[in-house]
Amino acid sequence: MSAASSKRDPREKSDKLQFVVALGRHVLRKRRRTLAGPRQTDVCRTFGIACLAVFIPLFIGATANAEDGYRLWLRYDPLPRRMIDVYRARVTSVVVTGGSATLSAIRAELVNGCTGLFGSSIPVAAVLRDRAVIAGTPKSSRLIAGLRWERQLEELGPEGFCIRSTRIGNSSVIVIASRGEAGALYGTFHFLRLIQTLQPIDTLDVSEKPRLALRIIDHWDNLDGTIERGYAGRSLWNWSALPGSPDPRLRDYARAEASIGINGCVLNNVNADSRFLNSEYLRKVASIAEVFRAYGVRVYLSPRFSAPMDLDGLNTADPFDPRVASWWRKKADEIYKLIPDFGGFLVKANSEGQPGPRTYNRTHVDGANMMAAALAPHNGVVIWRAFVYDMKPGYDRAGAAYENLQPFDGKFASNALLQVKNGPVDFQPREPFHPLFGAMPKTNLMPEFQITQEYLGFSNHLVFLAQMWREVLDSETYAKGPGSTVARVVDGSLNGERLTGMAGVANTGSDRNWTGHDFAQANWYAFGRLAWNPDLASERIAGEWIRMTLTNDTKAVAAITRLMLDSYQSLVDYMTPLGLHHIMWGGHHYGPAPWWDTEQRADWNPTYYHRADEIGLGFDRTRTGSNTVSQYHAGARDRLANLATCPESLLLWFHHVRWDYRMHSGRPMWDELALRYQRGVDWVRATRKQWQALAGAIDSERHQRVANKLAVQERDAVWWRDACLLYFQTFSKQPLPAGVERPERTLAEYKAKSLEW
Ligand code: GCV
Repeated sequence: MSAASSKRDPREKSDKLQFVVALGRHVLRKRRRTLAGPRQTDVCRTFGIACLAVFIPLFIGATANAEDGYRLWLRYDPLPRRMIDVYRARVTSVVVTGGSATLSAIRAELVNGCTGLFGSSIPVAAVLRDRAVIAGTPKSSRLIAGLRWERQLEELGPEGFCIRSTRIGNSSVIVIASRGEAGALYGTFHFLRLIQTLQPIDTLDVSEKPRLALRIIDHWDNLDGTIERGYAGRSLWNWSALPGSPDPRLRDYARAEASIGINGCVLNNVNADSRFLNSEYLRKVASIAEVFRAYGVRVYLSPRFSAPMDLDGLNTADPFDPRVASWWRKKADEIYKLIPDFGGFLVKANSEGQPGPRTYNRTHVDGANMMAAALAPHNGVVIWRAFVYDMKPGYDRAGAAYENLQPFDGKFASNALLQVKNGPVDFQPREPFHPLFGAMPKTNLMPEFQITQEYLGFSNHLVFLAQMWREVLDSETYAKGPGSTVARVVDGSLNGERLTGMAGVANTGSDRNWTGHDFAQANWYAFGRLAWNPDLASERIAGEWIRMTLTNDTKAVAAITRLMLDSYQSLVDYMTPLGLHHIMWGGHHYGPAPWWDTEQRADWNPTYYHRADEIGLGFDRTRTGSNTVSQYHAGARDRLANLATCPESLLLWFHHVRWDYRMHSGRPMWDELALRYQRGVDWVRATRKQWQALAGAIDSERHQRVANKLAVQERDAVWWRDACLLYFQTFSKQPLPAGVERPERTLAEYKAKSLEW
């Protein structure tokens, strides 16, 4: 990506630079010969500078540690020869007029992208040429204005775009147009994706617009540079260097986000530090916003609810106290003066020790609406998290968010959204969809997915999360009968929601490859694609990512797609099969500890969730138990509450099931459980072999890195299987069925020390 942040040998760099400068001079000389007069000289100079701007990063990039994963899915390496000829026949130059930061980014992306993919230079042209790619808006481009596409562009909105093959005069051209510059940028990335994935571009007629308005990445980054639940290094925001000299990597980050349609970024942890709102930090935040702006990414912050007390010595943060409301209004004014396009606030209140309105006997709505009122004059939004659960003895944590928030349906301000985790507990490998999705038709609901793998093997395990998110988005809430899927709630089509969005907890950090595991990049990519279109199939997303990131070899693409699609169920198999949940080691959540019962809060202990005893296993959430299954609409509820119709994938989530209960396979539950654990281990082993077989199709650096991670994944899967089965066996008192390997260690050994990452 950016030259400035590539690792390289400085001598090599200066050789290359000299070459590039010479090339630039040569190009200038040549152009001057063909264009005459003072005006053309300017064009020549601009053209020469543009060439240098485009080629320097390319050439220097070539000397970088090429396969370190830094370039993500935006690699732009040359395509197979036969395809280059096909594309070059359609694209010979790039015409992007206008000098804004976004238009410059579009121009650079198109030229870099095409030049890289075609293996030879694609020039910037100042005037219309045959087989040009023209990008921009009717305002920025005379050529686009002349097409008279205003009506269609109006319908697509400022972030939507169309890409069409058309004729202007005698020239055949491809036009990437939008009403807004951000839309033209998204269109540019879409166009390049078509080429990267070898799609035909001869008769293009694409119209796209994002289905969701807010497509946001939540960073749980702390002021000291650490990241809560981050497994890919430290925070990308280097606060001590700001506002003076933002790291060039920030631009690369924003570019990557824009390439998948992300338009917002919450910079700090929801377990918030008030100092993020002081004037010193707001200036630092403004300097990040400045970099992100070119790529259409707005910044948001997580305020601490007690900030008026922490920063300015107020004696209360009660939302009904006029001094408090006025403090937030002034704070919003201060922020927007520095950052006119600031997105808004993301708030974790009265949850896991965070202060909130309930500290003052006010409600969540009281708190949210006070902040919403402060942000409204600036078109900002407040995103209120539904992740709240009280410390009440004897209750079911899975029902807590619903109990706390559902009664407030219809009461939130119009610029407030309620951000609801995908499931009712906490980003477990598998959860049923959150019941709030079916229960708040008059509230702007926004799902929160966790891209970082807190409970899913950190950045050590290969798991493609699009499968998990698809499962949630496709779930039937039955809120308005069949067809009332979570996706339709989320995109606003079911309830006529005005403000829509989707949030993903970031898995990025300072690691050279951004995400720790090279395949974890696919989850970042998938999140963006689903936020753009929550109906996209996981297979399509996987295919795109593989082709752009790893290889275009058809056989390898098919093999890796299969592997990615199977990875999610397999991880569930070796960690939490049949609906088990929250049985991870306390605190760090890596590795198994179903025996864990030492946390002072019952609902932080695995024993609270699995409820193993001599009779059976699982949490009874039906009428004979906590009855939180009643939070779902009848269509879902009746199916889940009935042991015979509950999907086996969620059996132990909703039922306490006898060890000898006959499963669909005809086997007793204990045998089925053990065989699922084994199946998960078998998958990892088979995947390691398959990956070895792909050695020639992928560069050796990334291949080796993934192979190393898969070895860790196998070790962990075996550990999970053995630790869990040995522990549950103390209740089932049954032998392991045939086909399940004997454990490698004793239960005491597994209990003594957590799995290391
Ligand atoms: C940011 C879980 C995680 C916490 C996280 C919390 C949340 O409890 O373990 O690290 O805190 O979710 O989503 O607020």
